[in-house]
Amino acid sequence: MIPDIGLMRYILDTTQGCRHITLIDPGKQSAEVATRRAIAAVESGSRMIFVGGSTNTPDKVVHETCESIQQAFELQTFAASQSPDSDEDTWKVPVVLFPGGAHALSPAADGITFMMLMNSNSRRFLIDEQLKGAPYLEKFGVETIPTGYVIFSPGGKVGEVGEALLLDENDSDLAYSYALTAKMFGFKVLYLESGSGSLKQVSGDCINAAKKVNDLCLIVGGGIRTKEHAEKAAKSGANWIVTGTLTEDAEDIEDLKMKISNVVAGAQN
Ligand code: 1GP
Repeated sequence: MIPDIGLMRYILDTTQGCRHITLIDPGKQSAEVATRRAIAAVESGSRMIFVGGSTNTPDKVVHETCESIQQAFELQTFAASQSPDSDEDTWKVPVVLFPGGAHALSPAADGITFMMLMNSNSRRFLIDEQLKGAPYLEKFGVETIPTGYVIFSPGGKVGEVGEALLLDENDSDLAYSYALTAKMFGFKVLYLESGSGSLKQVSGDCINAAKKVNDLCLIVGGGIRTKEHAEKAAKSGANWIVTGTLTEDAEDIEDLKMKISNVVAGAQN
């Protein structure tokens, strides 16, 4: 659900410290499981849900997941509005597409990270997928969040599929240049990624270098598992941290809640 201040203002708001995003991959779980996990994530302090990840999930599956999560959040908002002890704003958490390409879209999403994979060697991820997706997004009125996407080593599947010229942990000058370029293109958000399931996170030095560029919201993800990882990213300048594998690897909902609460605590430290 879109928060009262609007999606873009909500994302760019810096008064809340470093916030947490739960990434749900609809290609890896049913809409029902995804929804249960999204509810538990919000109860544990997550403040945005990304839907996406896999490269070959069809629209239909993505749409079912977005719709199901949105309906659940609406019900929770209503329930909270009826209870004096609950705050309905807790449930006004946006569901945003984080697409692998123009195939994974849904009108039920509140917005989309409309991305340029800036360090891709492939025209497809620089502009072609965007050309395919833009008319659809226009037609269904999905709000676009102009986002630069830069992949760091080891990069994982997205680095491979996206044909990324990976940055390494010492490439802070290059990270700064990418951030500056992103801002000059008019992107509001820069997503620094080391790959889903990666054993290495984006380095503090590179986050810090990108942070030198004012008025650019930094999302950092890939391999964040612990409170310490989250704290390091936040202290280096991340405005948002993303975790995906953490949720998928959780044994059950209680374990998931504990893991997310931990990274949320690290981010907010
Ligand atoms: C992937 O950055 C995200 O795009 C999340 O990575 O799955 O390693 O948490 P993890």
